[in-house]
Amino acid sequence: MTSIYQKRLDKLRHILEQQQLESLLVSSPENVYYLSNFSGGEGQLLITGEETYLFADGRYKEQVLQESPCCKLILYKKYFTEALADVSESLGLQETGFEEGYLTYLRWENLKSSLAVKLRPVKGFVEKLRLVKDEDEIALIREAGAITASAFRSVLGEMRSGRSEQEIAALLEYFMRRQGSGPVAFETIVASGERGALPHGTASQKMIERGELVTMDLGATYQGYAADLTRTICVGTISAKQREVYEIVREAQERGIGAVRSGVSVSQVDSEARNFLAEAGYEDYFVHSLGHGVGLSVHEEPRIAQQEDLALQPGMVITIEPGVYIPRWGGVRIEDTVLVREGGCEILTPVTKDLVVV
Ligand SMILES: [Mn+2]
Repeated sequence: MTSIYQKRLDKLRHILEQQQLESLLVSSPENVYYLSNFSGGEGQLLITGEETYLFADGRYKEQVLQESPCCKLILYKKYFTEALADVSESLGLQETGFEEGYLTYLRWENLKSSLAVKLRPVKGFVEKLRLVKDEDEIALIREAGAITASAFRSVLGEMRSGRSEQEIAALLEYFMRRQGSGPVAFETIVASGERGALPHGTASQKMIERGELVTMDLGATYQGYAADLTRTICVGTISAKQREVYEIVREAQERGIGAVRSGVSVSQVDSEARNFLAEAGYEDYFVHSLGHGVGLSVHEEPRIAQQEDLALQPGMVITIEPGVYIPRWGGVRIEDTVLVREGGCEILTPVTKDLVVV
C-alpha cells in the first residue's frame, strides 16, 4: 500500500521533473511534516529523484524512526550543512533547489561555502500541493474545527461582565487543550467594547462590561492542522445599532459562504460579501480581505481577496470572515472555516450565528 507521504512525494517529484531540478531541500517545518510526517520542527529534507533524506540531530533519532519510516535518516552531530555537503557529494548532485522563503541569510552563507552544487531558489512547490487537502487532512481539520466550536460553546457559560479579556482567552485556550487540541493555532483574540474595532485585538487586561460587544477569534490544532473561528457576542444588554451591525455582518458572511463552490473565483466570493456591505453603507469599515486558506498553517493559500485570480477546487479549506470595525465604537466579525465541495461547501466550525446575548 502506498502511504499518503509516498503519494505526496511522488507529486512533488513530478513538479521537480517539470522544473528540471534534480533535487530539492525542504526547510519549512510545515512542508517537512507534510511530506514526511516528522513533527520535530527542526528537520530538513533532501528530496532526489529516488530517495528522501531526513537530516536531524541526535535528539530526534527515535522520533524520526517512529514517525518517518519512508525517509533515510541522516543524523548529524555538529553542522547540518556539512552533512548535506557529504550526502550531495556522494550522490554526485549538480543542482539543488531550496525554499527561498525559509532559509536564513546565515544558512545561505553556510550552504554556499560548504556545498559544491549549484543552488536554485524556488517558491511554492510544496505549498501548491497543500492547496487541495486530501481526505486524511480534511478529517484532521474537521476535528480541529469541532474542538474549536466546542470550546467556544463552553466559554459562553463563563462569559460575564467583570471578567477580563485575558481571562476569557485563557479559558478558551484551556477548553481547546482539554478537548484534545495541540498548541493553539494563533494567539486568541478577545476584543470587547471599543477594542472590537481592532481586527487583531489580542486579549488585554481590559474588563468586559455590560452592554459591550465581544469578538472572540480562536483556533485549535489537531495533529498539526488548524481551524479558525470568530464570533461576536453581546454581554448584558444590546442596543439597536449593535444589533443592526451584527445582522449586516451576518448577512454578508452568509452571502460569502453561499458563493463558495468548486469553480468559482476567489475574487467573486470576496465580492459577494463586500458588495452587500457596500449596499448597507459599511464597505469602508471592512478593512481586510474576506478570508484565507487553512491547513498546517492557519494562514495559507488561497487568499480570498479582490486582487486574486484563482478558482476554488473541491478539497480546498478556506475561511469566510467579513467584519465591520468602527473606530471608537467597536466591531463585529463572523468567521467560519469551510470545506469547498462541488456544488457548495461544508462548514467545519459548527457554531450558531444567531446573535448570542449572555
Ligand atoms: Mn481567520
